[in-house]
Amino acid sequence: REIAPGAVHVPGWLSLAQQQALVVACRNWARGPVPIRHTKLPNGGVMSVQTVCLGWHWQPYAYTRTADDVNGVQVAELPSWLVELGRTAVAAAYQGRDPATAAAHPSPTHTRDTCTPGTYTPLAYTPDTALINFYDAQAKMGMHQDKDERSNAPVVSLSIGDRCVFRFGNTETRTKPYTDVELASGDLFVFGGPSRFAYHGVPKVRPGTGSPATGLAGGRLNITLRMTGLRG
Ligand code: MD5
Ligand code: FE
Repeated sequence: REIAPGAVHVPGWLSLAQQQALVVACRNWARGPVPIRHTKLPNGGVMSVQTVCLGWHWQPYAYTRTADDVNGVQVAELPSWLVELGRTAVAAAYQGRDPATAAAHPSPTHTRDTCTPGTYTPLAYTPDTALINFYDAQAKMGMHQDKDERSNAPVVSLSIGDRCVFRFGNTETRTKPYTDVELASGDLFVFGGPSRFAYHGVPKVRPGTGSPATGLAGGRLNITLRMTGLRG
C-alpha cells in the first residue's frame, strides 16, 4: 500500500523467525555498550520512548560516534546482516512501482542535505545507522520530521510487538492533513521520495496486542535504518 508518494506500507513483511531474531538482537544491544535510554532533549524534555543506536548515536539532533549524553562510549556497529535486510526492504517496498516513486527529493525545510537530489537509487541503499525505539504502553512520539541525516535516502521502519497508531502527515505542518495507519508486528514501512521529510508520529500504542511468540512480552519495538550521509 502506497500511503503517499514514496511512503510504502508492507504489512507482515517480517517472518516470525525474523522478528524473534530481531528481538533477541535488540535485547542485547539494549544492554550496551551504550545502554538504552530515554533521550533527554535540549529543551529539558525527556522522551517517553527508549532508544538505543547502532553505527551512529543520535545525540539528539546530531549524530556522533560516541554516546556523549549517556556514557561517552562508542556505539555498537551496524551489522552487515541489518544493512542487507534494509536493502531487501527497500527493494520489496518499491518493487514494481514507478522508479520516480523512490527518487530522492530535497528536503523542503532544511539545508543540511548534502546529497544531490535525484542521485539516489534503491540499489545504492547502504544504511549506516539504526535507531531502535522501545515503546511501553504509555509511550508516544510527537509529530516531527527526521532531518538530522545529511541524506535524503529512504528510512526503513520495522515494527515488532504491540500494534500502534502511526500518524503520517505532510511536509508543511505538524498538523492536519494526516493519515492514521495501524502498524502491527512484522510490518515494514519505507519512507522515501517526497515522503522522506513528512511530519510523522506515534500517538498511541495498543497494549496487549502483540504476540508473546515474538519474544517481546509487551510493548512495541521499532527499528529504523537510515543513511546519515556522514563519514568517518
Ligand atoms: C517509530 N520512528 O515508529 C518511528 C518509525 C523516529 C520515528 O519516527 O524518528 O525514530 S520511522 C518513521 C518515519 C521516518 C522517516 C520519515 C517518515 C516516517 N515519514 O515521512 O513519515 O518509532
Ligand atoms: Fe521519525
